Amino acid sequence: MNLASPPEPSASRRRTRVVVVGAGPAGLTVANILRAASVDCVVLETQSRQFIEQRPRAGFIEEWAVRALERRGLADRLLAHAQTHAECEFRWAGERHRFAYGELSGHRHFVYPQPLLVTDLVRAYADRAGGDIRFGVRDVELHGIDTDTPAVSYTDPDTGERIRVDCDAIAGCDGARGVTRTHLGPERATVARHDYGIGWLALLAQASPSSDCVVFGLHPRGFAAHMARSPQVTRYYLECPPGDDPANWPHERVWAELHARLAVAGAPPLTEGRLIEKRVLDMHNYVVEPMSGGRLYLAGDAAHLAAPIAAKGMNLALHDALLLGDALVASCADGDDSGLSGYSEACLPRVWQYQEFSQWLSELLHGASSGVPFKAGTASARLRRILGSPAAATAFAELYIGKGAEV
Ligand code: RFL
Repeated sequence: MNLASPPEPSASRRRTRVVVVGAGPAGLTVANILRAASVDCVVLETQSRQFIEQRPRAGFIEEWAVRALERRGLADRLLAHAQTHAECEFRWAGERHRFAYGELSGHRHFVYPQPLLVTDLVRAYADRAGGDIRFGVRDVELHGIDTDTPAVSYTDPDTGERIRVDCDAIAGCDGARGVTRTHLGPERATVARHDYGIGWLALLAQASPSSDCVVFGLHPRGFAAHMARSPQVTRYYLECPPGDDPANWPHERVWAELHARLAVAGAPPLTEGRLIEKRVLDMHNYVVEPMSGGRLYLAGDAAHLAAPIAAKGMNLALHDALLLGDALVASCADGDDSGLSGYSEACLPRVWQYQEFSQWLSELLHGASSGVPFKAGTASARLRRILGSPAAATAFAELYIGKGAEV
């Protein structure tokens, strides 16, 4: 099914080379690459600038992605301010196990909250390079993606006017709830989906981190995790039933569970703080394959979702965006369409690596609390293997830090 709507004759029209739908990490990276190559583009975003610069989400960026942003002049503030992590810790059966993945892989994570990265990318594109970005747009629609002159129309939030932007290509970077993905219907693309049947209560606490690394608590009461975000803010996760109501988790219950699930001998106590975000995530993944159709190219969560189990979503979004940005520049500036025609094929191997790793890690993290002795047994075998076998440890380290994704 092609949902592309017919042209809107009454809309006022303009033209650009590329319309980027969505100003998350994926869309803003594509836009910055286009702008740096003087390829004309417009970014359309439904939310306000203030909203996207404050929306809390990811925090761990893999080293290859940081280096790729650095090469494009997009990582100055990140490199000046981000802490780096090269170890994580498993807490299991009352003991702590440090895991030095940085030593094994030669790569680190950069701890840099997503809103800061988004802020940097908006500044680089709009303020420094004078790029065109429209915030607060409504009713975004795509037209003619199978023609040489696709278009995107939207309602201007200030005037209520309908505006149509004709272009050569559309970058669909509008996340998991966007509209662009719906244009790759079942006759063009498959959507492979995996539901974990697990919920995570995602928390942000106004509290300094209680460890110098990511902590995974594997506990019969449920999985729990600790992840630094900044010197003042820490992200915590608590496994909960899918669809649970955050109201079931008052302050006292949250901290009691975190203490219980993350407690091990010799660990520093958790620093408590006010909970500034509390939402339940029903853990699921999906992959749209292929990631393009006609002149529409999906990137980031629009094309694939990875539940935050292995902290992969934003990293994958950047991977797509770097490839798509370069392919669009080659097409628009040099008339070379080979990058665009091979775009989906170039992205999907990495997408599936990260999906597989997220699923593998999920089984390791949730076995102890599954209530199924077989799952608990295989999860503990997995953990013993990565803690005991140098070969297994190196393989885990490389997947955890995304080694090999260099773009
Ligand atoms: P985004 O960031 O969702 O941006 C899409 C943008 O599109 C806008 N939009 C539209 N614009 C125009 N027209 C429409 N019709 C539109 N519909 C939507 C939206 O307002 C938005 O601004 O997608 P993008 O760029 O693909 O980036 C993906 C990442 O945001 C996502 O994968 C990560 O946040 C996932 N994630 C993590 N990833 C990591 O790599 N490391 C982590 O540590 C990590 N932690 C997390 C996470 C996601 C979480 N949540 C909330 C699911 C922690 C959490 C709690």
